[in-house]
Amino acid sequence: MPVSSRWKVDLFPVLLVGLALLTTSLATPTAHAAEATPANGAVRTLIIDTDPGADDVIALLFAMASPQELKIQALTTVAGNVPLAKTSRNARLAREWAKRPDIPVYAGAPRPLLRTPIYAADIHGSEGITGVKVYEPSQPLAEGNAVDYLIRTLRAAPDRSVTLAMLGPETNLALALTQAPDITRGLRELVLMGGAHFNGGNITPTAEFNVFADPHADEIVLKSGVPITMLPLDVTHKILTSPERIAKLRNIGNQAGKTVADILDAYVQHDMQYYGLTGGPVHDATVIAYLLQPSLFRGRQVNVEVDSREGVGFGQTVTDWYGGLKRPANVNWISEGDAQGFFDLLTQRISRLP
Ligand SMILES: [Ca+2]
Repeated sequence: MPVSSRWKVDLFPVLLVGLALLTTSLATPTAHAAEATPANGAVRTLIIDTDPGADDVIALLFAMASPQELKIQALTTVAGNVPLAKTSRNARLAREWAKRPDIPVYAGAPRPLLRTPIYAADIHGSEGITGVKVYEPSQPLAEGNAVDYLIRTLRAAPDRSVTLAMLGPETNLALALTQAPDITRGLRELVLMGGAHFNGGNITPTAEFNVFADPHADEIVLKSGVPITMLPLDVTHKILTSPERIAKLRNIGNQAGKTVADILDAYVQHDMQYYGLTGGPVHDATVIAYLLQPSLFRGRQVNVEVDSREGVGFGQTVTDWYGGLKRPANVNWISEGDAQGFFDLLTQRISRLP
């Protein structure tokens, strides 16, 4: 992949600039609580940053089946659940399955900012999607790097007009923000799957995978001043599959319903066993449900910081639920969700696909 060699050369100077910015212009978070929830029915201009990933693929199909509400400009990919070449291929597969050739896919960062790369093939399989056959899709990647795409697009966008859904490690946006801090102007909101507080972690006792995979990136994003909604494990572990919910998807009778059911049947096994749950979470798809129907969710405006120091708390989101630190709220932290409402909406939207 041509982008890989480019990043190997360019990454270190970018990091130095990023670290310098961290201590200056990005250090003042501001909250925009009133802006965090969209009016129902409004069309959102959306970019989806993703590391597919079994649950990412379901989230992408869910989003691409909802063109009335979500005007998807592009998918941008990042290394995460599996290496970048595979996350990029899997995003292109989701696009092919949804029959949305109009949506470009840009590949981004092949590794985290500073930490050693980690992957999650034990959960998502070595190809990054469980339960279905993967192959090379017919449509290629778009020319150019995802980070350049984000900078170019957000600079050209009207003020506070673009929502970014983030379903993986936040490396791409962190790189864009450090290279071009002015792009916050074009961002309306970040809606991201990541973090854990009441639930505990899924990759360490305290850390959730997306944040743990690049805590330094999360640190930059949390301090960006852009309105942020986070869907952490606290809520995703309350929205669980059941045999009936998966059967409803399968019984739609279309290919997409079968694909989602096949992915879930394989994907939920690990989590059900590991956590002793009755079903499995579909983490990233909750981001899309939130964008489509925020009334399904409940949360609180809180201050969130990430622990990026080496040690047992590495990658933990420190969530000041009770406001004891008296620091400004920077995140709309979602803690509750309507599980049946989520699966009804997912099933309804997947039924619109081929
Ligand atoms: Ca993901």
